Amino acid sequence: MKNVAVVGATGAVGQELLSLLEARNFPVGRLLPLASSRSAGSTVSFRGERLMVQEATPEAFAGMDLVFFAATGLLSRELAPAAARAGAVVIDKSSTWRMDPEVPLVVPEVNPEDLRRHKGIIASPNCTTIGLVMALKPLHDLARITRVIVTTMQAVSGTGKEAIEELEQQVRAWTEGHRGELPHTVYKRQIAFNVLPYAETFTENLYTTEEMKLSAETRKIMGLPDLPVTMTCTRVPVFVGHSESVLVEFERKVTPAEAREALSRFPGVRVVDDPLQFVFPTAIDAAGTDDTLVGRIREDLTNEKGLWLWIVSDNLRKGAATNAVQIAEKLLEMQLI
Ligand code: 2RA
Repeated sequence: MKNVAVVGATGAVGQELLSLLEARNFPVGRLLPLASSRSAGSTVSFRGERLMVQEATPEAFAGMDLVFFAATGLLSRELAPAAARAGAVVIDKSSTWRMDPEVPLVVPEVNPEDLRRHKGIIASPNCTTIGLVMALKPLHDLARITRVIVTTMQAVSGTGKEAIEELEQQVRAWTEGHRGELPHTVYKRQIAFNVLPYAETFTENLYTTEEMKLSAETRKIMGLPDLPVTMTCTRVPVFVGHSESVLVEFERKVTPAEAREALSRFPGVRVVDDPLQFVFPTAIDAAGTDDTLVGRIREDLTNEKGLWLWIVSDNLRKGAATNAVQIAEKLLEMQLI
C-alpha cells in the first residue's frame, strides 16, 4: 500500500484524481488531501469517508510515497521539491516542470521508459498535448512524421471551475433575454455562443502560452526535438472535452486505412470513423471517458503524404487526472515506487 497526497484536492482535476484513485483501486494506504490555505479546512470524500483538507506545507509530505500536484504552477514550484526531498515521488499536472530537462514528461502509453530517469518529480503534459501524442505515436511508428499542423477547440473546464460557472451564467442570461455582449470576467470576451481565438495568454511572438506548450511538449514526449509542430489553440463554449483538428504529414504516403489500423491497435485510442454513416467523435462522446477518440481520417487534398484527423478527449480525465494516475500505476508496474 502507498501513502498518497493530493495537492489541489478541492479543484476540478483534484476531485477527478480522488475519484479515479478509488475507481481504479489504486493501492492507497493513507490519503492526505492538501490545498492552499484558501481551501484548507474544507472536506473531500474518499472511499466513503469525509477527509479534512489540510494546508499544503513542506512539512505535510512526511511519510508520503506519492504526491499528486493538481494545483497552480506557483504551488508546485514552491512545494514539489520539498515533497521529493521528503522521499515521495511527485506527479505534477501543472506546466511548471514539463520542460525541465531533468524531469520526464510522460504519457504512459507513449513514452513509459522515460520514467526510469526521474529524479523525484515527473510531469504530466498539457491536456491538448496528451490527446495529440496519443494519436501521433502509433502513426509515427507506422511512418516517420515530418510535420504537424493543429487547431484545438478547448472546453472551458480547461480554465477551471470559474470558467464553467461563467459559461453557465452567460447561457442563463441569454435565455432570460439579455442581448449584446454578455458579462464576462474569466475570458477577455463572451464565451457563450462564441469562439475565442486564443487559450491562456499571448506571448511576444503573438502565439499563446497554450500553443507554445503544445509544440514544445509534443517534441519532448515524442523524442523528436526538431519535429515542426504549428498550431492555433481556441476556446469554445463546451463544458468538458477538447477537440483537435490535425494535419499530419509523413515521409511517405499513408492511407486512411493504414492509419485506422495503426490507431485502433494502440492502447487508449478508439477509432470512431465512418462519416458516410455520420459516425465521428465529438466532445460529448469523450466527456467522462479515458479514451482518446479519433475520426475524420482522410487524405489531405493538397498533399498525398498528408492525413487529416479529428481527435477528442476528456481534458479533465485522460487530459489530466487519468494520465497522472496511469503514470502512478506504471511506476508501480515498473517497481519505481
Ligand atoms: C486549458 N490546457 O485548456 C489548458 C489548461 N488546462 O485551459
